[in-house]
Amino acid sequence: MIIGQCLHRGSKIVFTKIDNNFYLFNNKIKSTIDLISYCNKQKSLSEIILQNIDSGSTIMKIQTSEEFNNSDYTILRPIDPPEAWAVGVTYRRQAIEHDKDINEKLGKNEQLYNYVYENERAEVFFKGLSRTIVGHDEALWLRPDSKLIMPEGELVLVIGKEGLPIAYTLGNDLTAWDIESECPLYLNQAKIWNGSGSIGPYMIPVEVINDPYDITINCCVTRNGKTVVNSHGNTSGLKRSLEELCYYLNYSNDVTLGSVLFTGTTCVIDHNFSLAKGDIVVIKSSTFGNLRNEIHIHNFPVKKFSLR
Ligand code: DO4
Ligand code: MG
Repeated sequence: MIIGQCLHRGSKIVFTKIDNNFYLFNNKIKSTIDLISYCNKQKSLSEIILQNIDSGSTIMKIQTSEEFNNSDYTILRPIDPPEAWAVGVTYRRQAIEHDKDINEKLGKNEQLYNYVYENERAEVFFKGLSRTIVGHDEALWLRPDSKLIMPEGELVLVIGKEGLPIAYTLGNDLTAWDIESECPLYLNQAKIWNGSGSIGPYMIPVEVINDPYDITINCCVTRNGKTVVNSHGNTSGLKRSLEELCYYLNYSNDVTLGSVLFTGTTCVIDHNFSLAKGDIVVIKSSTFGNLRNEIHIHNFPVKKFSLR
């Protein structure tokens, strides 16, 4: 069972695919946030969906997979996240590569990322608002004041009423590594700008996934038709449980229903690699499909203010 949102003749429609059948929700359910607002501890997302299909009144079965793919339905983000959050350094390799790169390039001798990896408190950071996160086949944007922006392929949690994951999707957490590595206080600028992350293509209810700690994720970048990055990892390498990540996310912080949480990059890549305009990034998983984005670059005016 997958759930998503699509655009059809100018209207946003929520859909679900079960086996090879697509069902479109009628306009009582305007977004996937409407849908997940019916879920609670007693009723899972898949139960809500099946209930809607059984009732027959709120849903129409309209076409097969082939018809859907060949028609004028454009896939949108699986959810319009009111808030986007992320957890960092949840995989050992990320801690090792970050520290190594900082120490080599900046001549330091620090273990900042290893500290966060080993420490009891997880590193939760803000990844922005709805405008920060795009969907499948939409443009991802580079900020022009960074010369080294890396893709990060991650498992993403869609957060339900109780602050726990209600569904999973894939995500790409773009990171301006030269800005982040210069000084940790620049983290917000290294992570948050318009179009600095993507999610999709669909979401899958948590109860439908057998084992979230066994998902292989691949991050592939092609430039002028040639593969320039091909990295993969498995969520079995997650240092912390998903509940633990949600615990730190929700600590004294009532995250809005439908927000998303990036769980850390499973696909660590070469720290000398930077995305460039025109690159195609695909975050892949056999469970979740392909999240594909083309890279664009913001045109931002250089310092127009006077210096003091
Ligand atoms: O502080 C670093 C953030 C790292 C991150 O985004 C990740 O591990 O995925
Ligand atoms: Mg990340």
